Amino acid sequence: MSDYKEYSICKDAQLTLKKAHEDGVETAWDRLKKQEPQCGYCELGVSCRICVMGPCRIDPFGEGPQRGVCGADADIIVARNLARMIASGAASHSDHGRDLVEVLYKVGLGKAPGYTIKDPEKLKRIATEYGVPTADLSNEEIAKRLAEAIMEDYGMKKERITFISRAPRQRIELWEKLRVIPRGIDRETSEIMHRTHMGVDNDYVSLLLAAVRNSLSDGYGGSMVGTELSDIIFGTPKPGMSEVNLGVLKEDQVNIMVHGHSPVVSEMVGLAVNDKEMVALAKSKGAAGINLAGLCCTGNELMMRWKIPMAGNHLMTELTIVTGAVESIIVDYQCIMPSLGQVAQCYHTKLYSTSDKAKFPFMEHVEFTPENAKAQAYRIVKESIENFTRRNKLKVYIPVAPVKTMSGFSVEAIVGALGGSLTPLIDAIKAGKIKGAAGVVGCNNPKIKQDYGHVELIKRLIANDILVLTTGCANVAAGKAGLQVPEAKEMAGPGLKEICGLLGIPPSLHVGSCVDNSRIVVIACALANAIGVDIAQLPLAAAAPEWYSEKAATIAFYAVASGIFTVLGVMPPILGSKKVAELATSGLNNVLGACFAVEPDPIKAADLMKNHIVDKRKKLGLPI
Ligand code: XCC
Ligand code: SF4
Repeated sequence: MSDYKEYSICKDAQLTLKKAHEDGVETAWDRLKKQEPQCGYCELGVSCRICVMGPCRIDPFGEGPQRGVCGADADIIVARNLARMIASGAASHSDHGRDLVEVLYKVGLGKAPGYTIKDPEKLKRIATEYGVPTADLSNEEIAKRLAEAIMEDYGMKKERITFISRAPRQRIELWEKLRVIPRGIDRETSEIMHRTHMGVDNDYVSLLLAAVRNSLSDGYGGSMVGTELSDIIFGTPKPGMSEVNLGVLKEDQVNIMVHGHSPVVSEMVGLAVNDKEMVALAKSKGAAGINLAGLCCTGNELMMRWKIPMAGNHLMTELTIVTGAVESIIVDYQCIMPSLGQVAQCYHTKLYSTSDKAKFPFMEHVEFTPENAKAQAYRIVKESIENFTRRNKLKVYIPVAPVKTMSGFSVEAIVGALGGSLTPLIDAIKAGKIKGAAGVVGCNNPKIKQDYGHVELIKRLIANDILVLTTGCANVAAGKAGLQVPEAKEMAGPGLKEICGLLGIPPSLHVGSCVDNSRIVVIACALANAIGVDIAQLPLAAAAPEWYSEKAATIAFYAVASGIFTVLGVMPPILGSKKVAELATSGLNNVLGACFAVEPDPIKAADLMKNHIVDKRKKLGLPI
């Protein structure tokens, strides 16, 4: 009988998957099996259904059709498909960012009860960056004016988005030369949808450069806005401890989960569960208290700021329900499998959707707006508590004990841990104690043994004195493996171990959710600016070992566009065009000073990153 070790390296996943099958629950892994073999044309990126003269496909073996009905060849079709993927990712992050702009604006108008300005210092700092005056103005007035200024970044009044100026001069000059400076956050996404319509842009290089610009409108636009405004409204994260894995669920408490990406809903849920009256209600129903835990990036957002525990990443979301211990899951948007409602049919778990743009089968829709969010949060928390009495104790299975993990490494917190400036980090890099830094980001994908890619990659990097910064679902993998606590320094190389010991930090730092990849960008820009070089000259690298999402593709694109070599653990659908594949994996070096590599083996991926970092050190004249 299967012990499920081929599905996941995590004990909690293996054990709960077994229960899922005993309970007759189907998971993403089962559905992947039923999909196999997956379509080879789509895997290569050579199928097109952009218009209804099609659908068309190109024969990769050169015997069948080489052009679609309109005449598009493999290069055009692959480039168009890839560009649309980038556009969807950029749209997702940027629309999430827009929701924060709306909350900030309504806080300014006094129309968002429950929301406040938790970091007024950052509000003023960002307002100043936007040229919004702050002297003698109330926080609310500054909030309103800043929100209005950011709204212009979303439009077409400006020549360039504001935060792009955070990049080093050399990079900006290169982007200017390539004409890839994003003009408006929405404009670039919209333009990609236009360019990829039949009969518009049919030059694969031109399409890919436009996709680069679109990705930058996410990294330095929508995502960065999402991060910075979340900090202003909900507080800039500080390091602190919490717990991770399915063991964070409590047998004797009401377990409420938040899932998705935007902290706008979950912050209000956090407020409600801490209310004395709600806790008293839970006790009156026989529970010892209320346990709020996270899934995916909404979980990361709340863990960063409130230190709430994290139940799991992408592939754990269905399994969380299978524990039978969850009273409710409150979701916002992105990465919420439409299967969750089906899984919940077998248990007592109630599911709530909260965004007008994200509705799901078998979920109750309780729409949140900045105006009503607080009241709605209290309503669903109350219902969740009442649902505790419907829990079937015989079905409850919490498979493991939780492990400790650390989070909260905002840029401000990292600079704080370093004593107020990046200089100690730069000195450590120059001296070779830290060889370089790597972002390890992204999802789970059932095509890859869950968390294996993340954990093995990070272990190998830190053992080679490379400081790791993680976001998204990679955090959860690293946290569960014990890599994100200060004691993990024992697994690091001697130099990194020494620095982590001095600062009391882990060798793998939880810097936040998927939009918080913008924090990694900010650090890369700040390092480059401090040393006076371009980002592409720095000993940096990035990886998305288990990515699945269009958002991850966009993140990878803006990383490379920023000059950071990026290794993907799953092949993007580009192999159908030799030209596009060649450009992505080497040609871009001559254009952007960085390119992609695809390497599913995490050990080999780590070595590619290490070699890249060593090479950059040599070129800077630093000790190897
Ligand atoms: Fe989604 Fe952000 Fe991917 Fe996880 S990591 S599966 S995008 S939750 Ni960004
Ligand atoms: Fe076929 Fe061209 Fe239409 Fe695509 S755009 S479906 S290749 S005709």
